[in-house]
Amino acid sequence: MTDLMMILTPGKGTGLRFFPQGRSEGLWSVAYAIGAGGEAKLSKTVRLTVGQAITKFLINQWTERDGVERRLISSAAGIFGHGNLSGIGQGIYECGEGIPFYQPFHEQSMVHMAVAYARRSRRLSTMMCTASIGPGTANMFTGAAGATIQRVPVFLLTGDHYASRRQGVVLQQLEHATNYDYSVADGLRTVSAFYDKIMRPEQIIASLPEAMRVLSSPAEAGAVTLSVCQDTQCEAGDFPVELFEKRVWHVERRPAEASQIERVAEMLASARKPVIVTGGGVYYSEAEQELRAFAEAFGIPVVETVAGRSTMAGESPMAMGAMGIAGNFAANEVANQADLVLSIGTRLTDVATCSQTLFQNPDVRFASINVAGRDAIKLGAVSVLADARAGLEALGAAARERGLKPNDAWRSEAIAAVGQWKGTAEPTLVPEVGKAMTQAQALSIVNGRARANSYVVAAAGSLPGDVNKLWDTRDGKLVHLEFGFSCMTYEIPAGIGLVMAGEKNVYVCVGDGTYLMNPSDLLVAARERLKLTVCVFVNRGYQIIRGLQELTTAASFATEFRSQDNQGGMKGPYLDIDIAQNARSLGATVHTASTPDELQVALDEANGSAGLNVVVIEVDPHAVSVGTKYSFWDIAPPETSSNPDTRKVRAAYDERRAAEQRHYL
Ligand SMILES: Cc1ncc(C[n+]2csc(CCOP(=O)(O)OP(=O)(O)O)c2C)c(N)n1
Ligand SMILES: [Mg+2]
Repeated sequence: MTDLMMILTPGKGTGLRFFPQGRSEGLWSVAYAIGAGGEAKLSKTVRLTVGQAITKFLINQWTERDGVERRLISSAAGIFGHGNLSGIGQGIYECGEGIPFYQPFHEQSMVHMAVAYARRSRRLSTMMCTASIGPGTANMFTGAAGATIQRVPVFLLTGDHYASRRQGVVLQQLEHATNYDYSVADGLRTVSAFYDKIMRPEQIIASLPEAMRVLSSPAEAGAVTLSVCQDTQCEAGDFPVELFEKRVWHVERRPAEASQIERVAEMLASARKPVIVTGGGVYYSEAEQELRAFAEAFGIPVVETVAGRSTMAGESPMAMGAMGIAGNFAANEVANQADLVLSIGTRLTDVATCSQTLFQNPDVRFASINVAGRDAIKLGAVSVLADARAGLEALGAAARERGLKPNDAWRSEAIAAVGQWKGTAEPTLVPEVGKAMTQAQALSIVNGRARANSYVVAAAGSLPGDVNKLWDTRDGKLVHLEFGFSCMTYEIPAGIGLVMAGEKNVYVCVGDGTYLMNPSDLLVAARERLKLTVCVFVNRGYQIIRGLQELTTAASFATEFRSQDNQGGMKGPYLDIDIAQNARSLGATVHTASTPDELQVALDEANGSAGLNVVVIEVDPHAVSVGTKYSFWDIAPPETSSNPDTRKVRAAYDERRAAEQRHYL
């Protein structure tokens, strides 16, 4: 009998046996048995467990953009339990050569770390993260949601219950009433850009390439999750050797379609007050130079979303800084007046659009450049589906062809608005002798002392807003803000992720409430001897939320860190929390500061020291930073209340919403 005849003969008893004992047999193997030239041959196989095979596959995946190759999965992290220790865990141990392994202290933090790493790697490289079945997997949910919301690739490997079910209900199994095959891992379906459940070894041959495609796709990236049944992880299969060969995923720079470029160029040519909104997509595309050149050549002011903050870093007359609910006056003023808004690489959430109240020119029109269709059409934009850099280059060429010239009056108005904003903001940043520092003043000192070529990190509380609004990026100090998910506890692992991605000067800014939620990853930084400075701003509460409560309900409730009074109202004195001692116990060199002088000394010491430094900064609990008239954020106050002040707040909200909120279609 020839090999071919053997292959086409169904396996004895089991028609779909998976390469048993190293031989191809049965229907399934036919695809691998017919060579490219049509000749029949047996594919060479290698016998591995699923855990080993997944790792061996992952370490051979690369991305390539503009001719530069990088590992797609450049490191691994995991917390092991019974659901992943002997399968995936052993696989990483045995087959993970060439990539480092980081041991985190919380599954959620591990994913945050991977997100920051991937963002800094401009989505061309990321980490694999593994967690055990049940609570370990559930803990990854928050990180996964953050990744998918921000369109950032992370690869998650979770444990799952037994595929065979031979051992009965496994520890931590859900036992869903109507979907008995559901596990906790299925919860990740809702927050994953790609999800698959692996119940048989051979499934990974189809699943892994698709997972890599999504992971490396600029338009589709997010959390990519494989939940692998506990028994399947340890099962051996004979996998085709081709599965483990080096594979390079080309990351496209999607070119713009000429006709759409023409339409947008036409819109630009007829606009008197154009504005560019720059988002995270500009950063991922490495389009900063093209953006600046385009804006300066045609005199178009550029306003930055939170994810796009510092894409116009450096001196430029067209850099307006942060727009939106935590934007500055200048950026919001030009956005408010714009008759053409060209948004590039942005999701345009309510944070950017001030809940659709920011663009008030009655004739405003919208255009966009975006790789993702769902973002491209937002605000009814005429959309160019393209990579940010490719789109800007094409639009620049079309605009030059039309002889587009700056509108000098508009250009001057924009420059004047920046001057006006500085004149308002800068005096508020000077500390007053004998008064507690405000957070904004302390932040301004951190900004001044931060090294050139640095990143500041912030994510939740009042700090991301203040960094967004006030961080001076003119001398190239860059910003890494997470305000898509704005997840408390992103900050410290994100700082670690940036250092892992090669950054030397990272300043994490974190509120006391967020620090207390999970400081434990300081241990990772200490153990890995990472150079990282963490500034903890102590204002004794969830003060951003207290402020929002006051604004929307005219009362505050359970948002400060106070002891109980006798009425159970938590209105007693502030709790005495020793954050310095806590940070010291986790391996940090700690500095405390409650005056500008102390803060400067602390930051100089931190800059001069090699390892992990935590600077605990005491600030005025209730001071808020300078605002602008454009900061409407649609948080509805209660429609009825026994408190007359609450009713007044609602009436003012109704009025403003009716006057300013617009549908852009
Ligand atoms: C995980 C998570 N839980 C809850 C929230 C809602 N939230 C946003 S900011 C905040 C308070 C943060 O407190 P802190 O870090 O002290 O910053 P501050 O508001 O005092 O500036 C809360 C509870 C969130 N963003 N993330
Ligand atoms: Mg606080």
